Amino acid sequence: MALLNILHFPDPKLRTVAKPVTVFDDILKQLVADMFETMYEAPGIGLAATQVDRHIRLLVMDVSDKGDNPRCLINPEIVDSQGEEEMDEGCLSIPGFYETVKRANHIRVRAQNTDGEFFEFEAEGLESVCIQHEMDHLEGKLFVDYISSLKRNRIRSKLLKLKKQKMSA
Ligand code: K1U
Ligand code: ZN
Repeated sequence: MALLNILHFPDPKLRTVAKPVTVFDDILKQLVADMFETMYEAPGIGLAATQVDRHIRLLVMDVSDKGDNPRCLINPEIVDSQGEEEMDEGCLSIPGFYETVKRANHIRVRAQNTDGEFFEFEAEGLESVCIQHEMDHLEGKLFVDYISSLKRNRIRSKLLKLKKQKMSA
């Protein structure tokens, strides 16, 4: 297994729209294993392939308290959504910043597993929010797109400054 490099905002690669997964082979399974390792090590509760510069429709997540409920969604689709809720969100691609985002609180999701088999399930609360956050990544969208451009530009400047400091250290 291997730890993968996580792209940071405002890297333009985070704006790439991911392509559907069509081949369910050992290379895909290895990427899924590496993404889980990267997510748990970060630590985070979710990770989209876009964030590790792989532009395919794949996400991993684990919103359990103990980190013992790994879930991998390939070619995920939200087939039904209900209600609204506001929750503070973080992002491994926007480290150190948290913002409140309004999303559907109850969703029904259809996805494929690493063998290409379809499955459906319902999610609510943090799980629902996390799935929507990760699916946004697959569309090249970030939680900062839901806040004012003033706040977004402040976050951009701070992260670029931190990157410069790290490079000259
Ligand atoms: O997509 C990502 O960048 C991962 C992100 C997912 C997420 C968090 C909160 C709301 C919606 C989506 C994170 O995992 S940020 C880190 C985080 O939330 C966390 C880290 C350690 C323990 C518990 C949570
Ligand atoms: Zn994120």
